[in-house]
Amino acid sequence: MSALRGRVAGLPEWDRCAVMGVVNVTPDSFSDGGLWFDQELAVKHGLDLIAAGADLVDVGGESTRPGARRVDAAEELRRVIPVVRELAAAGVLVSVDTMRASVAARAVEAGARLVNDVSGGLADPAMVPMAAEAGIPFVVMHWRGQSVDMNNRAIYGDVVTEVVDELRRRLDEVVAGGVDPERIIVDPGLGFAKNAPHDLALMAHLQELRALGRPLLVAASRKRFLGWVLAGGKGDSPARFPPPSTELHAPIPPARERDAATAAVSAIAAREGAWAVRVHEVRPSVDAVRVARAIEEAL
Ligand code: PMM
Repeated sequence: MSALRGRVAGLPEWDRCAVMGVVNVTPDSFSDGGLWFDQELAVKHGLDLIAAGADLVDVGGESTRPGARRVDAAEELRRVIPVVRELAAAGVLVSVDTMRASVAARAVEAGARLVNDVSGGLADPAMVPMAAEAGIPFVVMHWRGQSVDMNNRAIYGDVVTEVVDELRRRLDEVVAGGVDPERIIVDPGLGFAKNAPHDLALMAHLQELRALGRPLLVAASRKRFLGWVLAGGKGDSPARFPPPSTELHAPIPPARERDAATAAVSAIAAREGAWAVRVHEVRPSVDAVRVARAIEEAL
């Protein structure tokens, strides 16, 4: 099965697509901002996600929703480090979601075993050297710039080719910067400088992302493209920004009403050989990846 999903050196090997639960220690994330802002609640939420079947949890202190402004490093550290430390001490496999090398380094000291940088090391020039030096598994996500104006960068001729090419270039740069290729995970960055038809095209071509040769993380949870689909958006819509709302026949459901759609994506991603899915509501995706695994076994 590892041939299907690939292996990440330094992390456990699961016999199915892994499920990463999200712990956003932020007041303003798009789907759960403010819910786990208190540190004790954030730790409890992480433990609850593990009890619900998550294989690892991703702790972040900075929202990357479209339009979000950066928080300063001191505040990000204050939010993230105690939560990472407590969860790691409780035996939880912790990933840290940060674009800052200083935060990643402190999180690794506090017990994090994976660095999830949505900028793939582009936001902070110290990140790749830090990941190389620490020998820590590292997520390289497709990213075209900070969230504050990323929607303006959702311009593609052929989104699949361009995302794959840009990710390949980034992968090469990160390896040239000293990160062990066996420790790298790639991620198409759904919703980051992408509109709904772009995200759907990437989901339709996960094999081209798998062909990059590294384990694939798919983070679709509650994202805009799912709201757009649930309101009637079509997979063959022209990729314009904003997506063509004239095609919609129902109101776009709020983020918290997109968990069944998220689980559907988890099942598809797992069948396509994703290494992990990153989700807010863990249980439905755990069920989805188990079903996908059972179907694989029946092949
Ligand atoms: N999306 C968000 C945050 N972190 N990390 C990775 N690797 N990939 C993503 O697509 C991604 C991410 C968006 O915010 P959320 O925490 O509210 O889902």
